[in-house]
Amino acid sequence: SKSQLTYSARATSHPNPLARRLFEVAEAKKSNVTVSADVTTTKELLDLADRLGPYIAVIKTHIDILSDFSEETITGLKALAAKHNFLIFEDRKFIDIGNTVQKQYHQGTLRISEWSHIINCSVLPGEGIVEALAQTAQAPDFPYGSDRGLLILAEMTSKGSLATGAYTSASVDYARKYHSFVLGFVSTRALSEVESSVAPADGEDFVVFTTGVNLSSKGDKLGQQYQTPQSAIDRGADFIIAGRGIYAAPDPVEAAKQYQQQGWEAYLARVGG
Ligand code: 6AU
Repeated sequence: SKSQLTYSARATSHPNPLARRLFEVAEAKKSNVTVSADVTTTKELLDLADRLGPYIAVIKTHIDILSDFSEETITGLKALAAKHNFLIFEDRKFIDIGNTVQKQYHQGTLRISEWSHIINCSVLPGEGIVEALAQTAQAPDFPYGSDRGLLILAEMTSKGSLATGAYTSASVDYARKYHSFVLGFVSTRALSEVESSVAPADGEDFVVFTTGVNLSSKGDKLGQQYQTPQSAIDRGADFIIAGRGIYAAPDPVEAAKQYQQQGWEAYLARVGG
């Protein structure tokens, strides 16, 4: 695994342009924080993105929970991503047959391909979902070129998650098979040791996003389970995702700075800085 290397080193050697950009953003901003901005109006979303923008590497959206999604949502998000140098990750969790997910990704009301650099999917439907999303994003007439990538949801943080064992192994298999489009995983740990039937490419470097990160809570009443930034990074997270720990804090800006600092210190300790 490449988790002992600095983001800069990984940016230099990574074959995927979006992964390089992700590492460059992290290094430039000294932040491995993804804020999960799970608010329900465009105003709240754009307001959070603007206030937290300086302290985060990525903003993660659930665009379908907005009550007022419109052109303004897209324009606003894109402008703030440029202003603050962060990437956008729409947490749509595609999970269907290839023909359906292609339309959900690249067409439809939400126009996800147009504004979201990073998307994620479950491999419950099998290899075809990854193949279908890669095919859309790598088509010669796809307008957003190599500026798009996929994370495979290899594990889940909720109590009793069934995303374990053979499911997690298959996640690694398909990531390896479609590594030109798959950036990495949403998982609770690095997966380089997971048994897989596909051999890793030379210099394989999947990016690990770990969610369920919260400094002041162990979980919620609906089965969410939390760990701290430090423990997530010790287990191999490259980017930590925090939602309520940041946006529902009394002062979200202060909270974002705190997660940024703790995430960065844990990263520096891991790479021996
Ligand atoms: O920090 P929270 O608990 O307020 O929010 C966690 C965010 C939510 C979930 O939809 C998402 O992370 N999530 C995911 C993702 C990112 O795919 C996977 C998972 O296993 N658990 C989880 O909470 O927006």
